[in-house]
Amino acid sequence: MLLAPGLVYAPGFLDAAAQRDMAADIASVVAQAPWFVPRMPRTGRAFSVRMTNCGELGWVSDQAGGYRYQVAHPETGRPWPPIPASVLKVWDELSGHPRPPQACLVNFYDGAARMGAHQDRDEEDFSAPVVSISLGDTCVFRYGGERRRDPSKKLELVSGDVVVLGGASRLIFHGVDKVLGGSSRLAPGGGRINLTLRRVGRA
Ligand SMILES: O=C(O)CCC(=O)C(=O)O
Ligand SMILES: [Mn+2]
Repeated sequence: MLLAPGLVYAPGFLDAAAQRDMAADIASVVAQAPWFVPRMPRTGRAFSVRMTNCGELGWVSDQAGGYRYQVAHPETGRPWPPIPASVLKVWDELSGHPRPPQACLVNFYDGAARMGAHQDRDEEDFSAPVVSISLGDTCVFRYGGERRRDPSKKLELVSGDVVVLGGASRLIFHGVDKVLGGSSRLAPGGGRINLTLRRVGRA
């Protein structure tokens, strides 16, 4: 379903079995690359989401270094685990891009977590889309246009939904207004997991 030029919404793209398999794959990523708490550049204020990554590059943020991609986990210093095949398959089916993702950011939202409106623009190349997979609790996702002041719309994302931000929508503002805590039992102990697949470099 096309929500705007370049903005594809694939509700229920993953069935219940595929969601369970992917959640198990992410649990094994987290066992190798534990959740960390990212912090805002300059202020050092903690994000309400916890994060980890898989793939050759991981997105991190802290007070001293700001938003960036790096090859190693900020706390363990180890390389990120590979992106699971179950996740790569979604990229292959929906991205329309010939090359695989270089980064998969994994966000964990408890019932109180949210994410303010932002653009994904820490990549060198915007020709590849961003593919975003939702697992676990439902959230209220908000998306607008390329300018912060552009009007925005809400979309409830449930477990198994996938959104692709590409083409004319690659740089739209988007965020998560709230999570409907307790709406899914997929993640042990509840919560929402979001996977964001991206290409980072130009090469
Ligand atoms: O959790 C989501 O649905 C969006 C996450 C996001 O926009 C990001 O990590 O850049
Ligand atoms: Mn984003």
